[in-house]
Amino acid sequence: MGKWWQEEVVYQIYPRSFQDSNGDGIGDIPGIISRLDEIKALGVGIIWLSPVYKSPDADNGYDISDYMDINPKFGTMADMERLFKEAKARGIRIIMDLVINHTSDEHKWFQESRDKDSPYRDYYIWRPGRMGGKLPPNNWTGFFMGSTWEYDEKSGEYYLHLFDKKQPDLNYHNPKVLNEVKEILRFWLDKGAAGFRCDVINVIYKTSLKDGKPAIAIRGLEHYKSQEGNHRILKELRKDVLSKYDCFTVGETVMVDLDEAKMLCEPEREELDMVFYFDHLEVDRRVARYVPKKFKAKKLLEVLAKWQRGLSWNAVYLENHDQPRIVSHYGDEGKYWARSAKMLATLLLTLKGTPYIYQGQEIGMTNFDYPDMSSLDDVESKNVYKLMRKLQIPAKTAWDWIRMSSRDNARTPMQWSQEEGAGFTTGTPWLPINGNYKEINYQDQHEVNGSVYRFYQRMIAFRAGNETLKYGEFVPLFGDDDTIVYAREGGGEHLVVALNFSPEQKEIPLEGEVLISNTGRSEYDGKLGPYESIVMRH
Ligand code: ISL
Ligand code: CA
Repeated sequence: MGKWWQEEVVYQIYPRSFQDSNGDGIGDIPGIISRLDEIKALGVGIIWLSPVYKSPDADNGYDISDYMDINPKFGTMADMERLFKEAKARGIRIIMDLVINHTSDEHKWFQESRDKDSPYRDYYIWRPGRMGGKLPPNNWTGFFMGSTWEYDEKSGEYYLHLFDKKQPDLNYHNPKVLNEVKEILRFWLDKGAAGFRCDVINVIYKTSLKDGKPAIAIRGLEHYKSQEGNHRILKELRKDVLSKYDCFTVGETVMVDLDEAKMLCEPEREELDMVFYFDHLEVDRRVARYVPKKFKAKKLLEVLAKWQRGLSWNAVYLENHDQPRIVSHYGDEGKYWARSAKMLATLLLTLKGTPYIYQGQEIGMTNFDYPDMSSLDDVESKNVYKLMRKLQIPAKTAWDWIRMSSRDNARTPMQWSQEEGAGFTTGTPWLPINGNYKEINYQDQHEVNGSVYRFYQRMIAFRAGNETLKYGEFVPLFGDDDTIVYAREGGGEHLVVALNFSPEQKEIPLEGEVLISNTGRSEYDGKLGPYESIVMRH
């Protein structure tokens, strides 16, 4: 037995797309409460709630204007308290999204900070421009493309923003900022939060503001990614606040490598408990994930082996609100849709670490089916598209790449049923529902034995009852272009997992007793069918 956050599976909710309760087309907290029984039935023990705080929604809540209040679109603080209570009654813990690299420009700290004489001036990073103010203070470019600096008329200086210009970065050289953050943590922990998913937590401390070295995208990283000051802050938050509660943290750590991750989340470091890394979702991508390259299963195995063996514990995930749907990415949207979704469920739930399931993944939701840019909402997709066109990438190619990688792929409303509005809303959804909701929805799958949903449920229960799957060592055994085989070993048990990422049958000699397969077979004959997965005991 490990800690509770190692035993449990986490379910990520993106509130605006989960369940609308009042017909305004936007998911909300009462909607989440009404679905807690369904979440419980899947077998998860923890919910990660994407931001529900007050926000002008320039980046769907990742731009917070009040950390201690709720976005009225989602409900009230009383609703939030009820959610904690109702979840607890079902044995479900909730972790909150902690977005502290930046606030919204509409946060009162920032509004004050625009005044040069305000005590809040140093809450943010202000600098005069170069060339008499005509050029930004340095050459950095941000995560959402373009300069990381925005000129502010009011004070005649520029402020730093690694993301959108409506997301000014906080200044962690100012100890007051960290004190505010500690108050925010205490506020939510006292309300009942069981921890935090910490947004872009490895870039919060800017060591210097010198020019960045040449880079295709995101220039300046070397001055702020995984800095010593960053580690100091994490240790302090842990020591002064987090260690006083029964909670855990998972860091979202952008462009992180294994050595950095070790520094951020190995237990003796006393910083984070686990991190989200990205390499395993980018084996068929280049240039910040918007340009495709050929998928090779063997490469995926290499990446997995490196991360599975390199850390004593970590987060395991295939989807979130920033990534395309995994069945559209490493699986098949056509003939083998259900089977490939189950194969990917097998992958997720047979790795070592705390598994995270993103809403809709458990029913095999696919990427959006929009015909063009006009249906998109995501600020990143819009900026990237603009940049691609500026770089003379043909419109058709630019659209294909956006369609493949857009964050909106994951953000279309949850497909609950065949009803109009997919059981998500009775109104007009804030983002169009995927046209396949009549074929892919919770209600149908919930009732059908052998559905993707039922398979997730089964795999979760299987993991829960198997110590080797939870804590055993990961041992890579075999990989080629289309298939991978690995073992999980521990406590005298030896499990073998074989996965086929292709629509062709593959010959792979393996021996043992079949425990779970996505095709329902109970004997293995040396041939792994299209998108087939099996878990065997050797
Ligand atoms: O997904 C990404 C990289 O592969 C980026 O789009 C993403 O911006 C990056 O991972 C950081 O994401 C987090 O912080 C952003 C917010 O827009 C994302 O939704 C959040 O998950 C800024 O707060
Ligand atoms: Ca609503």
